[in-house]
Amino acid sequence: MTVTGRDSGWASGGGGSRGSLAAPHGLADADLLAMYRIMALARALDERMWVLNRSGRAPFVISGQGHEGAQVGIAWPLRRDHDWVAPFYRSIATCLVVGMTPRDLMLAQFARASDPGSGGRQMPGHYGHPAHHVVSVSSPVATQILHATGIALAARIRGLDQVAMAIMGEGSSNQGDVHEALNFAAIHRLPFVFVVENNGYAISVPAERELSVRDVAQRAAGYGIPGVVVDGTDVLACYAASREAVARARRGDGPSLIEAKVTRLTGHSSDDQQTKYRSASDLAEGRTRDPLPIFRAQLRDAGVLDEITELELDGEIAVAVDDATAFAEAEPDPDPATGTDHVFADPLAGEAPPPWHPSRAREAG
Ligand SMILES: Cc1ncc(C[n+]2csc(CCOP(=O)(O)OP(=O)(O)O)c2C)c(N)n1
Ligand SMILES: [Mg+2]
Repeated sequence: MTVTGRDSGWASGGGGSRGSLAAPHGLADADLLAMYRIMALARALDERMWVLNRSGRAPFVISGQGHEGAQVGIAWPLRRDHDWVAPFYRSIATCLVVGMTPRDLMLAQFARASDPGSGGRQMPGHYGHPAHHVVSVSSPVATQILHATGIALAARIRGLDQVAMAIMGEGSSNQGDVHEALNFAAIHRLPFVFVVENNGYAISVPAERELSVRDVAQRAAGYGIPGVVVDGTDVLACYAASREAVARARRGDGPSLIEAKVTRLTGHSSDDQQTKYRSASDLAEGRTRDPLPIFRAQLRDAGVLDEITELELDGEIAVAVDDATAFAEAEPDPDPATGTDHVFADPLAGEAPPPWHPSRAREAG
């Protein structure tokens, strides 16, 4: 079974709309359930990746746990397979919203030949999917903002009404690339949305030692663009901020910056132990800001999610995670003979490839 993104047909459950939660945002109860479902699916996939890592079956995991509410709310207004996303390594829920499947994510995790983003060449957690307009993650942080700005410029030149969104952490937002991209996007009023998922840490460095301002969003003023801070545990506030920014970009009014304050529930990666540099009270406070139980409680209180629906959902997600794991683990690795594919440009048509070209090496056997 393959569970896809937001239009998976998951529209059952709940006691009917009471209008208190969804309606002010122009959403239906089915949308709220679909949003919750992707958050829960992202969490379950992420937890499975850690199990695979700790049991020696996956080399490296970098987690989106704690970021899911912001990711789902912010990606929701994007038009699937039309707009573009340049995500970062924590963007599991974002990728699911725009159409990637659990199988796609696990294929990347296992670096299999059929990984849709890179054919198994990328580092784990560096998702991508050309058909869903997900740009493959670049390991040097913040470079994706330049890719997304370029995509926004291309959309403008081609006369397409596409929006490009770049997403990164607050530590990465200090890179010079961000200044160049925001200045350029603002001058040319590009259809671009810059999202910062601020989890308070860049690996072990706390935000107060990375940033000279309290909020990254304050910096938007320096580019003459709107900058908003949203509570990343409030899915619908994230959705509302993004809907406005995406609409503004699409109608030609230029870029915006959204900063979502989130919590990082895991270490930086599977190679990090955060108890070494975070106090017990800091970690405990972080756990109170887990967006998943917060959104679940909101949906229960509003009568959108009941016990039966939740059980069905949990069962469906467990099946999807098992399916994705088994499927991806059984897929073949890339053929070593293709190791240098996409590294060197193919020789120009009609010209003999230079002696060092990998195609010549292969001919020689
Ligand atoms: C240009 C560059 N410098 C350093 C690194 C190493 N590095 C990888 S992730 C990371 C921390 C990024 O922190 P933040 O942007 O806050 O994102 P978070 O991991 O907290 O979500 C660093 C320093 C890198 N990948 N690229
Ligand atoms: Mg961070």
